[in-house]
Amino acid sequence: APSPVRRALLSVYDKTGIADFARRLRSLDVELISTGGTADTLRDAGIDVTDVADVTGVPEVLEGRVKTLHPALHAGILARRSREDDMAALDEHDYAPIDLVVGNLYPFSEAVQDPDADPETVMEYVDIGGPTMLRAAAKNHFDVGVVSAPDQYAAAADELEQNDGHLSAPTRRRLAEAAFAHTAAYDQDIDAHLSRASGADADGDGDLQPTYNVALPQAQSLRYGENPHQEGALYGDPSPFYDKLHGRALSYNNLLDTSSALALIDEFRDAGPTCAILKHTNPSGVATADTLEEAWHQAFATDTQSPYGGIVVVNQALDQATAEAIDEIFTEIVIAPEFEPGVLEFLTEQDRRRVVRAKQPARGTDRLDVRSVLGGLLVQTRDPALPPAATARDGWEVPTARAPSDDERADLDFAWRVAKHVKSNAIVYARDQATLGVGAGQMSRIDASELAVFKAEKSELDLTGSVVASDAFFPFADGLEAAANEGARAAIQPGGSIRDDDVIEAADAHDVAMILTGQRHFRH
Ligand code: 93A
Repeated sequence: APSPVRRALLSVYDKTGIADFARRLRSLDVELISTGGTADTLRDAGIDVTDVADVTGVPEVLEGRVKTLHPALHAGILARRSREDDMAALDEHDYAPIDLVVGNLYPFSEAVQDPDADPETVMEYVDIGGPTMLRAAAKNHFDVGVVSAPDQYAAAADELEQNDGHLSAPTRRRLAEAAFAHTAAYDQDIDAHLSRASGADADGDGDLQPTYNVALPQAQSLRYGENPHQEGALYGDPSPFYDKLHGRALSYNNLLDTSSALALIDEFRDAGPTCAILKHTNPSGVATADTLEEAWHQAFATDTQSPYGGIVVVNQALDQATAEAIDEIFTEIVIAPEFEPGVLEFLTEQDRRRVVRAKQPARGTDRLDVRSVLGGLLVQTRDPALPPAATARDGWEVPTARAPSDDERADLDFAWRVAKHVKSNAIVYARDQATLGVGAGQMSRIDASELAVFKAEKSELDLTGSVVASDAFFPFADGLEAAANEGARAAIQPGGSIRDDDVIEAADAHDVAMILTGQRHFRH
């Protein structure tokens, strides 16, 4: 075991509690060494202290920019007590071991809050010597203690007093961890400030460059990842967006599906009663109807097989009739913004089901999408929810001879909102505010179209008078022609193919009305 603490280096910006702590150290006969301001505070309190300059033999240099950065201190902190050569080196230079470091840093993050502070002034708040001494002590925590915040003083002093001037190995280990966490967060603040400062309009075009300093939030381990042989964790806190009210902890896949479900239903925040059923982040059916129960039946009718073990999300208070309809099949998660009286009690009778209350809608680009790739993370702003229908139609262009009727427009808007939440390549058929067939995640657009038709046929739904939405442009006329042959009367797609003219011609030939949105919604 290391020897008791005999010498301590104290250098604190925040002087809170330092005199009391120092007094307790002195009672244990610890010699105290301090930088200018800290030494003044201690002397004012009548405590014996040695100036750093008396240990290093040089005064503070550059107005204090260099005060503790000296081998007389750092060798004393870093020497491995069990190594004869380390201890001999201290002797050779006439340096003495330092067994305890007490520090806290210049308040950089407070300094940057001052709108009047110029960049040079802000940089003066970047503490160099403080983190260096904290990190040195933390590195050598097998022999040295490091106290990096005033709220650690009392426990450290208690332990020293009760333990003949020793800090136990677990305490030193824990204090080292806290010190590294502190200096890491400190450097992250500096980085965030500098990247923000340099990111602002770097190319002079008047647009602020987005800068993303993603501080990883607290991790919560999950039972497993996407599969049981994978480990999983959730970083962050979904509680601003939803609460799980009932059922077992949300799994990795549940968390993913819940996020997808909330993003989809957010497209329908201004719509009438809407229900969506999802599997593996894709909607198997979506409908808006006069009642939620009707919406559920229509969403279910699109695909009566996939919803087993799926996710149901609604855009308004869940009523008993709809809850009973949902209850007829096993649903893994039921999500609603509210529950009518008695509904929650009804839903929670089923143990295997999870019930989630949606809180703040997921609209907005301020949040980021993050995905992992080999060697890093991809980060992008979110594809935000579309504005209410009336506004969404404003930027849209109708290049066909026939313009869509009001009903067709409403269905095109509906299908477009759904298609946005279907894995690419995505094709969605809809009629009367209900999906008829969803073709998801195909490698070719024509396959996605055929799949959507196949799904509709499988559910015995007829595509006559339907509309079709495509998440990205039809590259050839064939996709549009196939849709028209199936009975589609109107289409919505971004446009932008070099063969747009062919596609428009094919639409006109079939009297199909088409909207070009000018914006695509890949979801890869
Ligand atoms: O300017 S520094 O980066 N250079 C140093 O060598 C140094 N050593 C300690 N700042 C340095 N410190 C910091 O001074 C400490 O981290 C602490 O925040 C502060 C204490 O100074 P004083 O005791 O003079 O109030």
